[in-house]
Amino acid sequence: MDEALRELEAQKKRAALRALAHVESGMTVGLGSGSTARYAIREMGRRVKEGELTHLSAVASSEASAALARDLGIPLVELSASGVDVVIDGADELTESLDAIKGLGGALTREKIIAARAKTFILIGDERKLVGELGERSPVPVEVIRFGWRATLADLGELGCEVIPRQDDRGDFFVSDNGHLVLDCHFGRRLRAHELAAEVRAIPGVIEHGLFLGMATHAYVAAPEGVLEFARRA
Ligand code: A5P
Repeated sequence: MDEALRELEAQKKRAALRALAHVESGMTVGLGSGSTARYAIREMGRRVKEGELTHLSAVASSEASAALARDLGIPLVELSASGVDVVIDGADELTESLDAIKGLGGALTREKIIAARAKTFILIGDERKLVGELGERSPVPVEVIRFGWRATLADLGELGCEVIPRQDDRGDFFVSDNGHLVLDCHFGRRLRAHELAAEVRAIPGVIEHGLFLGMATHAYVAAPEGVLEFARRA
């Protein structure tokens, strides 16, 4: 692993460890998905194993995170109506005002279902994730049902983006844990995120989009000079 990559992984871990300060014994925790969230899950597992965290239960946002939690001995439960105490999850882009794009890992729908029911929703990431305005780097992932996906793609394209169906490593359609397709909407410009979220949601066939607006309560972004902290203003 070269030095830059090592530093990136170290940043992800630092952000994850900072977020873990919100997790206490007895809590129900939402487990995010992706490479940054994995650091948080691993550390949670270590603390459960060492007895530093007791009576913890977790709701996983993807099959991959569920498998990791099982390996680590973190007890998994289904999401209940009372929601979760805290979610720790990664982001593809996030702003200082705590809006985010998520879903490049394909778990956006479950991530949003859990995050919407969290008392505390923490985003973590390395410094590459912090942007001035959403849309600077990342496409907006949209999960759609297979039926009529070409029509859904055309409708999304009408919003002024290039729509690329997500592929897996073998070049087949990427299929989400929910059995659906993901269409990546490349705008290549700053987004009018709130208007866009409403427009995308109104398209038949769309299940969920990766715009997480006004949802996060905290963000920890690791940079070489330390972990930057952001919190939602009351
Ligand atoms: C998973 O669907 C995503 O929302 C991830 O949280 C996001 O893509 C960040 O992933 P990394 O931490 O791997 O960059």
